[in-house]
Amino acid sequence: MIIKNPEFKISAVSPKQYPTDTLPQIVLVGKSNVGKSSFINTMVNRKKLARTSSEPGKTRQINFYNMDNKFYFVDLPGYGYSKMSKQEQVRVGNFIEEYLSSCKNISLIIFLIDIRHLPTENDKLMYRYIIDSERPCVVIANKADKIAVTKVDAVVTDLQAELNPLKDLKFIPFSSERKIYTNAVWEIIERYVN
Ligand SMILES: Nc1nc2c(ncn2[C@@H]2O[C@H](COP(=O)(O)OP(=O)(O)OP(=O)(O)O)[C@@H](O)[C@H]2O)c(=O)[nH]1
Ligand SMILES: [Mg+2]
Repeated sequence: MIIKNPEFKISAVSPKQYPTDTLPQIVLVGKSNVGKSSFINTMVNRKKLARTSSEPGKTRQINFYNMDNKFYFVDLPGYGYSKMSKQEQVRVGNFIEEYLSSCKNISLIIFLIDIRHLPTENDKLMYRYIIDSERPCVVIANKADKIAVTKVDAVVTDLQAELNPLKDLKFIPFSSERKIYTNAVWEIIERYVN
C-alpha cells in the first residue's frame, strides 16, 4: 500500500476528541522510546509527520494520523518512562487504557518491543491486556538494525517464546533505521483495513 497524503488529524486527551468517523484505526502501543512515532514516519516515508525524540516520553497525547481516508495510525504515549513523575505515569496509563477500552474502531494493535531486550514487566502487562481484549495484534521487534542481520530471526523466535509461548500472534522484525521490513508490515495492515 502506498499512502499519498498522510495527514495529522488531531491530538486527543479524552474520548470526546477521538475522530467520530468509522475509519479503521491501527494503533501503536509499546514502552516509551521503543520507536512508535518513528514507525509511523517510516511506513509513510516522512521524516516529521509524527514527532519523535531520543528523550523518552515525547508523545504525551493520543495522535491520530489520517492515511488517505483509508485508516488512521494512532500514536499512543509510551508507558514505563521512569523519569516521568508518578502522577504523569498514571495519567499516561489512564489515557492508554481509556483509548483501548473505549474505541470501537480499532482494527489492529501494533505492539512494539525492543529486539535487544527481554520484554519488561510493563510489556508483559500490556501483552496480557491485549490478549484479554481479544483484539487482533501483531508484535513488532523494533530496532533490528541494532543486532546482526544473521541473528534477527533467532532473536525474534526467542522473544516470542518468552512473551507468547502459545505462538498465536505474529512476530516480525522492524527497523526504522534500515526501512527494510516495511513490506511485510504493509501486507499485514492491508488485511485489516479492507
Ligand atoms: N536504531 C534505531 N533507532 C530507532 C528506531 N526506531 C526509533 N529509533 C530511535 O528511538 C528514539 C525514540 O523514537 P520514537 O519514535 O520517538 O519513540 P516512541 O516510542 O514514539 O517514544 P514515546 O513517544 O516516548 O513513547 C529516537 O531517537 C529514534 O530515532 C530503529 O528502528 N532503530
Ligand atoms: Mg512517540
